[in-house]
Amino acid sequence: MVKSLLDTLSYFILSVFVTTDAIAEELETPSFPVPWQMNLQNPATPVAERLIEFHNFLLVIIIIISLIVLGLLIWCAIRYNSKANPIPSKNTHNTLIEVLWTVIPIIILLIIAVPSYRLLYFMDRIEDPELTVKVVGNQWYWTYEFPDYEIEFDSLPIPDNEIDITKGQHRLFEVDTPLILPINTDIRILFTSNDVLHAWTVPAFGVKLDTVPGRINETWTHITRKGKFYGQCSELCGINHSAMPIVVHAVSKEDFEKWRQNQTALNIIDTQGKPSRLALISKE
Ligand SMILES: [Cu+2]
Repeated sequence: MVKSLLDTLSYFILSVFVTTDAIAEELETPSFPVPWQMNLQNPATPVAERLIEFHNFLLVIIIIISLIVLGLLIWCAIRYNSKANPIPSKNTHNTLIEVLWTVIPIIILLIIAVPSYRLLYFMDRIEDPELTVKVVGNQWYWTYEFPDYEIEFDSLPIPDNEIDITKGQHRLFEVDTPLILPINTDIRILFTSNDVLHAWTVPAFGVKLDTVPGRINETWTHITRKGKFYGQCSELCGINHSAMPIVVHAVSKEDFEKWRQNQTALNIIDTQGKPSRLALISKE
């Protein structure tokens, strides 16, 4: 008993120190969940910033409603229990209260709906994108295309036995060929699928959209800082659903240009040591 208590305590103390370290480390690339994380990932796009603001706003409303309901419950339990109130009222209607409990929720819903729809339309699409990326879901990996530059490559997960934790790699989260995107650029993202529904999700970008076979979905992003951003497929898509991670390297516009013009020089090879489809296609 005492031992298990001590174990729990030491684990807790240890985790506090480890967490502090982990957070300090992750601040460089804060797009990864860390132990004991309380809040959403640090936003890296205007959409993610607004989503977090909206989330915080909703949290305030939810807390106020929950406290009022809790207060009413406690008040009823104390004031109207059979001892405190032996002869209950026989009232079945109260017009004022009925109007209030209809009108107040409508007002609350309107207060939520207005910023919600504004955000939905903000997230929807962008005029005059500077770059287009097409994301194609496959069972069970992603294909990325840059239609403007005729670049296309697969992004396959790195198997567990090849993950090197000492290099900061995360199990089930690394891919052989990450998606490279420039920062400070209006990027249109198109989504489709070759087989079943998948969902391309990168929390730090505030992007989560289904890839649907035979149909194109669209959104946009504008990454505001460099970094390595992680995501996962978020639509149950089959047996290896958990093994289709997303890695995006956000680089400067210049680095993106260099990468685009000279992919083979960057030594993009897949986990088997063969040139990836990107490297093969890049030299036309
Ligand atoms: Cu999937």
